[in-house]
Amino acid sequence: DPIEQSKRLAAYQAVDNHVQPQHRVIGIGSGSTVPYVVERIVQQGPAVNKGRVFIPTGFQSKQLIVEAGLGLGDVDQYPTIDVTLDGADEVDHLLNCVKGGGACHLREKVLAEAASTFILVADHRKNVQYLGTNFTQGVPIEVVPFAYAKVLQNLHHILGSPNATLRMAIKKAGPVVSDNGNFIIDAPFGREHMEDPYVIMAQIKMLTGVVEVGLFCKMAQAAYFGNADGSVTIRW
Ligand code: DER
Repeated sequence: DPIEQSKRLAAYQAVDNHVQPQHRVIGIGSGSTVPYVVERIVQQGPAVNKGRVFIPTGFQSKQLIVEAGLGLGDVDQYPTIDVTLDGADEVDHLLNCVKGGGACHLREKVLAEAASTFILVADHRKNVQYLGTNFTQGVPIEVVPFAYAKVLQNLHHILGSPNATLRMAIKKAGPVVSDNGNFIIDAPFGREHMEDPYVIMAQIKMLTGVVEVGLFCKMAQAAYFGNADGSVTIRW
């Protein structure tokens, strides 16, 4: 599958460039690209992985670490992380990104901030000029269930996202519930809001009941995109 191959290419090069033997506390993101990050780290061998601690960004990420036989740690034990590697739903030309397609962006943002180096890995579909180009379902917003209707109302009538919706589960009745027990709202915004995503991110964050917003503004030091032709585009 060319998309899977491009994910693997990006992940392998990112690990080769940014996960060095002296890096001992490593944050692992969520989604379908980070398994290739873990795969490449395992290939660095048991000697270099012995004593390393891997911090997950949710249940899927934790399963990935445990199943790979790597050391598991918590961010409260290791509040300072050497490097965090994570996927993204879209990355613009200034390395702003949309995250939360997998409903994991709260813990992902904690680990992104806690890391000295934060690296994005993705296939070429995520490499865009402006956010909202390919990933059209909207900005993921984690909200406490008690407040979701009010947050939706504010998004519809005040912040300019009339099509914002509560994310419903597919193989479970009712809404998607995050690892933190919260709901997710997907809020599409027009291009005018995505010129500088920081502004809309701050406005959304201020809505009462919002826990975290899936806009990571200029947090990453580099982004690796696997291309269909087997090349890797690196942006920083
Ligand atoms: O939810 C997230 O932020 C994940 O990182 C996710 O969006 C990345 O998805 P993918 O690696 O499966 O494309």
